[in-house]
Amino acid sequence: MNGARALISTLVGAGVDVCFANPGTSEMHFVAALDDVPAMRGVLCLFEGVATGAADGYGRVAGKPAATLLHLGPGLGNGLANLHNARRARTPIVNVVGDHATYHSRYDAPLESDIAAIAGAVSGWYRSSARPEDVAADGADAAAAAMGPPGCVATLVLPADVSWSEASSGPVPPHPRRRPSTVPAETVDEVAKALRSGERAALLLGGSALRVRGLHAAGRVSEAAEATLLAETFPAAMERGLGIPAPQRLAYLAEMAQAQLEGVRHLVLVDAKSPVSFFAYPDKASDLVPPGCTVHVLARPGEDVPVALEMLAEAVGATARATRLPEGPRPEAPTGALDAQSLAQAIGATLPEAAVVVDEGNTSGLFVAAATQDAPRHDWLTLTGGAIGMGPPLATGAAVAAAGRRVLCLQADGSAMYTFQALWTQAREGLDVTTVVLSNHSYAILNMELRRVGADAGGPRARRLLDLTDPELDFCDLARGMGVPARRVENAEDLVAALVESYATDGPALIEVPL
Ligand SMILES: Cc1ncc(C[n+]2csc(CCOP(=O)(O)OP(=O)(O)O)c2C)c(N)n1
Ligand SMILES: [Mg+2]
Repeated sequence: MNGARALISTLVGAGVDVCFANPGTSEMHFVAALDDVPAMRGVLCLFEGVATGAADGYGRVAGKPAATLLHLGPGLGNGLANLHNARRARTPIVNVVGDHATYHSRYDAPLESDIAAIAGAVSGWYRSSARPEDVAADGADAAAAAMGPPGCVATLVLPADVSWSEASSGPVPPHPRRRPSTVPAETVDEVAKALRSGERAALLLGGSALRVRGLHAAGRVSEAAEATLLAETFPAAMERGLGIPAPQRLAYLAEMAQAQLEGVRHLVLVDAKSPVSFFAYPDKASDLVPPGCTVHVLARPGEDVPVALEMLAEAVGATARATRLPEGPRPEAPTGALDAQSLAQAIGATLPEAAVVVDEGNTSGLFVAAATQDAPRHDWLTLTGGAIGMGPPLATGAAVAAAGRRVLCLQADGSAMYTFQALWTQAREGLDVTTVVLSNHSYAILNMELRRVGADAGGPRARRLLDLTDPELDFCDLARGMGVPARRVENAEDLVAALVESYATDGPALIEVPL
């Protein structure tokens, strides 16, 4: 058995059985070995940013890693932005980067580059496999490191000769799962004391606190202690909908986030970072913690977050169940003109049970979250690292992980164009993804930021860099060209009908919404 086969068998043994790949010559033995280990599903992606974003979407939904297969430094570099988002989401990924044969590196052939430097920006774990007899153990180590907790991008560099040479040892068994560590009782007591002080308090939930078990416990705490329930601005995967406590997400705009936090004297972080402004602006604060507010950390990434929240609920004398829960009704189907409001209402009126929503709707998608709070239970995945071009890849990976559930990709037009070729993979793999393109023909948010950073209003030469007309993009033609059926809607009734039809039809679909 060669190194590639030993590695793939080891990964499958560790539960890593999907590989989002864009291979090259140095990866040919890995590719060939897929026929020897059919339990590993290879999924071809037509750009590395699609492969890495798909691995992120898969990991966020499945709660276990997919593998990638990337081609040396340039392939890894192409995939970097979505690995950055994955790092911020703490998504488990086994990031396999093929490399030249070990003895070939010193010749400085054209594709030679500093893979470690590129990987360093995003990897929580990194190793270059040096010998074929080690590669299986390296794979098991990578899978375990990726899982954490907390999850991370574990980059395993696979030199071509390690891949093609005989691996004497064969596959190795997976490491036992590491358990999250328990939050000390003293930490819980200290937070409980702050919550009982009578001063205004808020819980800021992130990461695993936004799964249903944590949310129920947090809801109980918030009701017992009269503490505001907030969620981080860009959650990796939040469960929401009917019957699930609904924290208010901290706003993207610093001044709105400051308004949400105003008067809070105790801010309790639960698997979340202390709030900061997304960008710096001249004469505005970077740190959004209000003056006089004490920040408490209940639980950190890698700790048992739901249990910490349950201990806290106990400590503040919470009742057995949260009662302030979304209970409907969901919005009525809208009629008339298409705008950000009717778009949100259409989605709120139709979202199917157990959907996975990938939200890269940016400015035009602003009202959708509120309009879906009373929809049936669903998952909500967001742009954790702010690196746009996440939507179509994330939706692709999420759909591979969530077979049988509908994925709704809310997709702003500018961001769509970074990684739109993910639609080809959706068509080829028959994935149940509905992509709704929000066509405002603009980098709208940058038109707003232009003013907010204090640059002047922008003349025609500046505006030309933020405008997506001349020529206008035709997303329906683009989608059809990749095998995805598409239609442009002209009013809210059309949009509702198109959504309902796509949810009832197997495979991908695209709906273009002019705004
Ligand atoms: C990788 C990356 N490149 C560039 C940017 C800068 N950027 C932020 S928003 C944006 C345009 C977004 O336009 P669109 O997706 O159409 O959303 P809209 O603002 O129109 O709602 C750009 C280019 C970024 N955030 N990430
Ligand atoms: Mg736009």
